[in-house]
Amino acid sequence: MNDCLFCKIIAGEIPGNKVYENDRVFAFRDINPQAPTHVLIVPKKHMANILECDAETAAALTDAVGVIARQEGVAESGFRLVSNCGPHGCQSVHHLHVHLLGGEQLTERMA
Ligand code: DGP
Repeated sequence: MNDCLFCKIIAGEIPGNKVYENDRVFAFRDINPQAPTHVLIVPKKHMANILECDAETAAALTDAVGVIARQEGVAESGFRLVSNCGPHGCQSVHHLHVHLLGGEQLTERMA
């Protein structure tokens, strides 16, 4: 998609701090990290949010979560996954992404 920030990062048109890539998924560090490990995991195919996600993409994202969690050293200690959707979900970039947060004891909260 022409005007999508994350599509540009995936294409290498905007620098992103890549941590993982395969044929379906791209992952990079959040520009404004909320935890010592804060990785954004996105499908290469543009889709606005989780409501547009097909089963194959969902499986690819889930596989990537495991790979990245182990790679980042948080698989044992634990981590949080968040995917904001729409205005009430405070989604600010309209390309589906999953936040993977960890590397410290996260606080208890609604989600
Ligand atoms: P959300 O609010 O759930 O839509 O999360 C969007 C995230 O994207 C937010 O945590 C900050 C991150 N972000 C925004 N612009 C950039 C960028 O140019 N580079 C990187 N690496 N992350 C970005």
